[in-house]
Amino acid sequence: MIANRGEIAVRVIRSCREMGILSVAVYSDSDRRAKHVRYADEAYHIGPSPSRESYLNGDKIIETALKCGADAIHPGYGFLSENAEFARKCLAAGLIFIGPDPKAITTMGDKITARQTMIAAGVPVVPGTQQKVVDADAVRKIVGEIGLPIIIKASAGGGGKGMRLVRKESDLISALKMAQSEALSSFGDDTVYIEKYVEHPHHIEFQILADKFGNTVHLFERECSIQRRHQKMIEETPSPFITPELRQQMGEAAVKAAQAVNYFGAGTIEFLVDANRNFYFLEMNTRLQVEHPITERVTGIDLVKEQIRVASNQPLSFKQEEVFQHGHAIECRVSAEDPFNGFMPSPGLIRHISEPNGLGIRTDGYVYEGYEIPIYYDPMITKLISWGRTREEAITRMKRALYEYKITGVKTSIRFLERIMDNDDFRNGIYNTHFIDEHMDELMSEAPRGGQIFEDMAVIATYFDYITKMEKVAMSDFTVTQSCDNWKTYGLKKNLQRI
Ligand code: MV4
Repeated sequence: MIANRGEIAVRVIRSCREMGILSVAVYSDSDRRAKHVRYADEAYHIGPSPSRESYLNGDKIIETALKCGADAIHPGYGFLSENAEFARKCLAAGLIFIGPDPKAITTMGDKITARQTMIAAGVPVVPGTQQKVVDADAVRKIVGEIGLPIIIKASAGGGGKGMRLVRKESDLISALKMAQSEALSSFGDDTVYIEKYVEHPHHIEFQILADKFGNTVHLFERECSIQRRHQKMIEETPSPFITPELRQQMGEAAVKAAQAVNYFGAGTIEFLVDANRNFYFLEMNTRLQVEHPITERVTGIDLVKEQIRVASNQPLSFKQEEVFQHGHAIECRVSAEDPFNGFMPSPGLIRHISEPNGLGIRTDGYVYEGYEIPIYYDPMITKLISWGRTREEAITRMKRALYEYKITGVKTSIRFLERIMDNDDFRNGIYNTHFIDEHMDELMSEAPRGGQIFEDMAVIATYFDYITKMEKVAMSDFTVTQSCDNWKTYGLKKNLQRI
């Protein structure tokens, strides 16, 4: 059973099918017509559209899994994937949880415990506190040791939520109070800790796989610095920033980090890398990640298959010495958002979709023509992955694929992604986590290329052409039935409504 929706549910079912494993989808009210429901072998309704009442309702999901006779639950990413309580309930119900031991989720979910564990294991962490910071005295003590600037983080947080950067002595105490109250309201826990603030960092993560027989391997890195408001937009591997020596050191550190929590399954060790190429453990993600396909593309290893093998007590299908980085892969996350209007979500009906294809292109998506993107969930609709023998070839191919990508009915980030592929700093591999903020003006400067509207019109013209030929009707048989902004809806005139 896949306790998830969207592209990742489809992705997991694909590996199940190749392995001869029957798959079960679950769905909410607004997902009745979703692709994962159509693609799975069976599907069960689990509740209303809001995630709280469906994809986050662990008890209902477990009850459904038991009823339909599922052996295991794959949680995908997001939703219940890093919920130790849910993992425990699955195991208690006699279901296999396709993920690590709940203890590893708990240890890594608490960022202070994670830091302590990494220090004990000899994995470098950012200089900072080893214990929670409660009051002004503790703040002054650590600032005396490491100096300013510092960053205050919620121990129950992660992924950028509830962080406060402090550059001035006079802001320290108010920032502490704000961080604590934000942590309390967001996570129900006001525990915070302090790290030295690393300027202009790269976010580079290592993919880990481990089985239950003591084999822990890494599948190299993913450079994830192209992000906006802590949402990744583009990832690539290999990282254009790190050297072969650094890659080896970070890979060894990542394996050590995973072994320190007796990890099994797929996981990711996130590092910050500063401008001098010092690296520091940041967090561990105890799940399959959105950007896993670029690792699959350069290593040739099916991460979901390995997850399922591990969960069914089989060893990994390969050894560390057999893992190589072959060529270069890039992922662009395509979302139904309007980049030229503050990335406002743009849910709604997909009127037309034509996805790129061809050598070196993979799309992991779930929308189709006639599908209505619900308002309730993440706006990401497709992950576009390109591969090339070199970084340059992967970029050129990604540009070509973005050019081919046509969607009408909803606004998407496609044209914005195209501009990043054209950016000189990106093309030269010179960027860090501030790239989008620093280049926002250039990336947004002109109005969207006249292109999009002409593309839309070309699609519409093609439809008219098709319909008029196939149905032996003429343009004059149509009439405007609705009109809104730049859009008109045409329908056949009343006396011709047989098609
Ligand atoms: C930092 C940092 C600088 N110094 N920690 C943001 C997400 C969360 N996982 C940790 N984050 C950061 N932690 C120290 N000590 C800068 C960031 C950060 C960041 C990290 C990764 C990717 C994008 C980022 C964007 C802004 C800040």
